[in-house]
Amino acid sequence: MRRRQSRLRRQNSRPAMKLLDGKKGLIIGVANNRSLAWGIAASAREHGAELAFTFLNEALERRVTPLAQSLDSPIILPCDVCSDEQVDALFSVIAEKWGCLDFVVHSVAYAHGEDLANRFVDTSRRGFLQALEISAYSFVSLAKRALPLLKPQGGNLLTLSYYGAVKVVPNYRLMGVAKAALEACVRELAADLGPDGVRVNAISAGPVRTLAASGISDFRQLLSHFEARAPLRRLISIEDVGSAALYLLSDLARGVTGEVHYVDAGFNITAV
Ligand code: 0WE
Repeated sequence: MRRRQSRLRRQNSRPAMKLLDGKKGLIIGVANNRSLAWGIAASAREHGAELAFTFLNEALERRVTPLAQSLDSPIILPCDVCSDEQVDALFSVIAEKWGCLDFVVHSVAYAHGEDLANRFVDTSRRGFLQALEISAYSFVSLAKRALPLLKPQGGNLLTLSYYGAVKVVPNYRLMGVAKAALEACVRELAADLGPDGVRVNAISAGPVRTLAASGISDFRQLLSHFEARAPLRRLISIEDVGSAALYLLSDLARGVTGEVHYVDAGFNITAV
């Protein structure tokens, strides 16, 4: 009895248990150290996960490689999510090197600049299809390839969304439609892959100054409006998103799937 008490005391005085110890995760969508995917990767690594990273092109390879190396990542591979060949190649390398996978983080979106700047009614067919392919279908495509590696031990998929999926946010336009599709894909995948023991969730993050947000008209105004109206009266950091992701990626969230989890200082619950 005394021995048990002292063991408990010893455990309690240690730093918190590592939530992702021994888990392997794939991170798609790091552009730089301000990316939401980077915030998630850093917190996953801090909690013991081994990570693999992808990059879209040579310019991004130069930015992702040092970041991945700083988290001791053994796998850094090219992946254009629009290319079945590249996605197949990515998962065959992961299968070869790791043999299994515990989680995938999808933090990828794109709409043609014109389709965010012009009237929504003027959205082109090509622009519409491209935005939905990159921002929503890519999650389904990754889920399909990841499934054989996730299923044996049960794993999970996480994507990033935004409130523009649900309400009209000025200038978000076509991306709102793409995020609405993405959130519906989260629910469909959760229902489809649940019987395989695979969970699928999204984090809907408040606006953050990232590469994806750079050059967006009135972004400063959007941030100051958000900060003034959000119940917590502050902006969201990539560390805030990383912390919430840690829970969803870990076994703490073993009963959670199909969820769109807001990390937005409460902004979405407010009206006016
Ligand atoms: O999902 C996003 C951004 C996604 C995005 C951004 C761009 C900018 C450059 C997708 N495609 C492009 N294409 C480009 O050519 N966010 C949640 C960040 C964001 O973007 C906004 C926002 C917020 C917030 C656009 C308008 C209004 C608010």
